[in-house]
Amino acid sequence: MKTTPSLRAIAAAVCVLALPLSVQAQASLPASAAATAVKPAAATLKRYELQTNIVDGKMVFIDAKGQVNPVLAAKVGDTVELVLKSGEGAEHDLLIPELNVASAKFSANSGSTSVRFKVTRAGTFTYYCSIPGHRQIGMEGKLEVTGTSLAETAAPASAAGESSQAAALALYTPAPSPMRGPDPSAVSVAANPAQVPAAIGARAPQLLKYRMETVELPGKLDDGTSFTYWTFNRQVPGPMLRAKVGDTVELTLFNARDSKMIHSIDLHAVTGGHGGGQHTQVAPGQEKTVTFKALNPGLFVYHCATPLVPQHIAAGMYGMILVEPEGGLSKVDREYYVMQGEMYTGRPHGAPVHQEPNLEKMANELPDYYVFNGEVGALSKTHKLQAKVGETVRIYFGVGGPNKISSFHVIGEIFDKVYSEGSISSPKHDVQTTLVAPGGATIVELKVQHPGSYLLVDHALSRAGKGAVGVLEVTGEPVPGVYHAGAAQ
Ligand SMILES: [Cu+2]
Repeated sequence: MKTTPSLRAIAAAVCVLALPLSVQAQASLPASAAATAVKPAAATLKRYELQTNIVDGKMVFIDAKGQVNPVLAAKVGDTVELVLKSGEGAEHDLLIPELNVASAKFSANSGSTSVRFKVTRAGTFTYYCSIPGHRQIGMEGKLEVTGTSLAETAAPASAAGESSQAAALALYTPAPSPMRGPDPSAVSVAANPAQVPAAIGARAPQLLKYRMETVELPGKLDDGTSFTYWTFNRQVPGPMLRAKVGDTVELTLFNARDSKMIHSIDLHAVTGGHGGGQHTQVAPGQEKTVTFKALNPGLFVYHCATPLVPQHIAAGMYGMILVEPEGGLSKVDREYYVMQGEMYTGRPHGAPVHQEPNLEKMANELPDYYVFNGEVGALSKTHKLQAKVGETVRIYFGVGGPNKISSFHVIGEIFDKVYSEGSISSPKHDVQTTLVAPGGATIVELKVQHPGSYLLVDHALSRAGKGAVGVLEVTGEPVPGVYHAGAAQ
C-alpha cells in the first residue's frame, strides 16, 4: 500500500494507542459473587479510532494500524465507540443505517467527533460516509457483530430490507436542510466575459506556469437567491487559460483552507493522468502540481474531477483553456469568454432562499436553472458583451454542464465562422445555431453590421426562462441596406 507522507505521519501519531481498546464496562464482581452469579453478559466498550484520508486516489477510513476500511468487530451487548477525525481535512460523516447510527459531520475545522451505540443485533453491517460521492470512491467498510440478537430488539426480517433501501436512498438524498433566506454575504461569482488572456500568436514553445485556487463561497444565483458555489478562483467559469501548441504547462491547484471538500482539475487539453484529475485530488489547505504538454490545438473545457463529479460541476467548477495553433488565430476586434451550465436546486427557480443542491434532480437531469457565466443575469445585467458596428466578435463558448447540450444561438445574427467542437483546423461558415456538448466547446465569429441588442441564448428556448440569456450590445450607425423596419426604400 502506498501511503502519502501525511498519512504516515498520522499513522505514527495514533499508533501508540493499541486499538481496538477493550474496556470492562461492568464493575468487576467479587470472586465469590462471580462464581454464583448468573452468567453476566460480557459487555465491553469497543473503541475504534478512524481517520479519513486519500490512499491511491481513493477516499478511505483508516484505523490506527493503518488498515484501510478496517473490519470492525463487536459482540451483541457491546457498546461501540467510534472516534472519527478528518485526516486530510475535508468534511465527512459515518453512517450505519441498519443500526440507526449516524455521526455528526467532521472536518479539519470541526476537529474529531465520536459516536457511541449499543449493539443489539448480530450480523454484518456496512458503515460508510454519506457525503455524496464519498462512498462510491471508497469510504465504506464492515462492522461484524457476533453473538445472538437480543430478542426484544431484533428487527423483523423485512426491516433489514427496508433499512438497506433507506441506506441506498440516503446516498443520493442528503439530510434535508432547513429552508433559509438568501445569504447576505453572497457575492457575484460571474466571470467577466471580457477577461480573455492576450493573444499569443507566433513564438517558440515556452514553459507556462499557472496557479489556481479552489474556493467554496456563497454567491448570488439570482436577485434575492443565493447558492454555495464551488469555484476555481472565486468565479464561474474559472479563469480562461491560454497556451500555444507545443507549450509545456505547469499547473498548481491550491484548495482553500476553509474548503469542506476535496477538489481537483481535469483539463480536456491534457494527454495522460485522467487529464490531471488523477494527480490533483487536493485536500483543504494543500496544493498539488501537474505538468503537461499542449499537444493539440483547440478550445478545451476543464472541470473538477472529484466525486460526485457532476455535483462539483453543477456547483460551478468548470472553465476553459485555449491552445492556439501554430501562428495563432486570426485577428479579431473583440474576444469574449462565455460558458453555460445548469443547476439543480432544492427549491424551484426564483425561490427567495439560499438554494441547496438537489442530487436527485441532478441524477434525473431536471435542472431548475440554466446560466451563462454562473448566475442569472451575469451577461444580461452585470457584464453585457459590447461591440461596435463593423467589428468582428469572437466568442469562446463552452458547456460545463454537467449534463445538458447547448444549442448556442445569437438572436438576429449569423455566425460567419464556427470552429465546431472547439476544433480549430477546419471552421464552418454561415451557421445559425451550433450544438455544444457538455464538456465541449466551440468558437464562433460574427461581424456585427447593425446596431442593437443581440440576445445570446440556448435555442432550447424554455431555458431562457430559467436564466440562460446574455446580451451583445452593438452600437454605431446602421449599414444602409442591411436592415430596417418597414417597406423597402
Ligand atoms: Cu471540486
